[in-house]
Amino acid sequence: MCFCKSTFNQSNSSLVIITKQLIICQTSEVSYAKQVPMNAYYAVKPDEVLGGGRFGQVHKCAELSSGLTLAAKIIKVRGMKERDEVKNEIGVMNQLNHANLIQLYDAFESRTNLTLIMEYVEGGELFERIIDENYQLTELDAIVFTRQICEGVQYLHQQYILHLDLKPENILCVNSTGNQIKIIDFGLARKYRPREKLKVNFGTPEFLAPEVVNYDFVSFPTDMWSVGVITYMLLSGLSPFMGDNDTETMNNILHANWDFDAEAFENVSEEAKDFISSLLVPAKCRMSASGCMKHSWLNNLEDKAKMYKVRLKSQMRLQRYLAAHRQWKKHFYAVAAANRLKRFQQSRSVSTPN
Ligand code: PIT
Repeated sequence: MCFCKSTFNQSNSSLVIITKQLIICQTSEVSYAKQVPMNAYYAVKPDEVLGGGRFGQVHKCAELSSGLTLAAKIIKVRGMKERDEVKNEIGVMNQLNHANLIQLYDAFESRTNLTLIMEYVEGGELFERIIDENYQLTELDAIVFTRQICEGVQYLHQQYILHLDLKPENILCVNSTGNQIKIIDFGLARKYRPREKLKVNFGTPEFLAPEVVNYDFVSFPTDMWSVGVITYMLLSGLSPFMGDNDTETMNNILHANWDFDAEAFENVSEEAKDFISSLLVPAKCRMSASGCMKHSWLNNLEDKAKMYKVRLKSQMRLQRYLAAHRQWKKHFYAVAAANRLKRFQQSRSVSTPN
């Protein structure tokens, strides 16, 4: 099977397909990355870290032949299971070509690592951008961002792909001046299979749909719940299900224990509240991505440009939320690293005879 290798016009970030060549072969289940040394083609900048997570780190890099700036996600893989998981991510990303989804450019495989070379965007995380004092966040901006998230998710769902990890840190801005966004991280994404369950046992439960918390079937509505939570946060700066601890948060999710905080939603339109109310409901009656695109809140933007000029108060609350979240993330990855070290030491003590 042939896939397109794409390049990007960096000045306006538009995607230009220039050559068609075999870069990644995909059977129905697995994808194969190039088994040649990556550094023959790309120079990874070790000091320029763009992001990180459960997998490792994303670095800025450059294609040697063209000088094009790209992002390299380097994943250490131990064992076939982990390798297949990353190959699943490659397979999923290879099917995607949409302005609101980060694009895969190339992929490499070695004995220890898998590397995904992706499109580079320079704007950073959406929530980091909108807490900047110089950014005047209005409801119209929230509409523009939410519309693009829904467009990306609608495209994914049309390809029968579930993202399953939509959260604010997985929404990036293309640059620091415009309002274009892209969804990243397809590490948990998969082809929809009816009656498949998903066990999620890492990260924060704040964005999990009730069917995930309940270890029930996941499907297209699972992503739409996360869209509801992100929209709620954009407009209010509050995380709708956040409890004092994870158990409390998960209980709030399971019991639909949320409301529109009167003060935080003071200047927010009824249409916006109706949009969120159509998403934070049980899966069978949750609005789809296509339903979102038709919802009145995401339409008639010319009229809304005249009405929604008030600066949202969510900005200040989001500042506090992100400060707390950064602390949490630091702690989470420190504990995860300590656990990995412990497992490594234990495996050595088992396999090394005294
Ligand atoms: C960029 C710029 C940037 C971060 C990224 C890409 C990261 C993307 C990414 C993609 C994934 C993932 C984690 C991070 O699992 O600041 O162009 O698929």
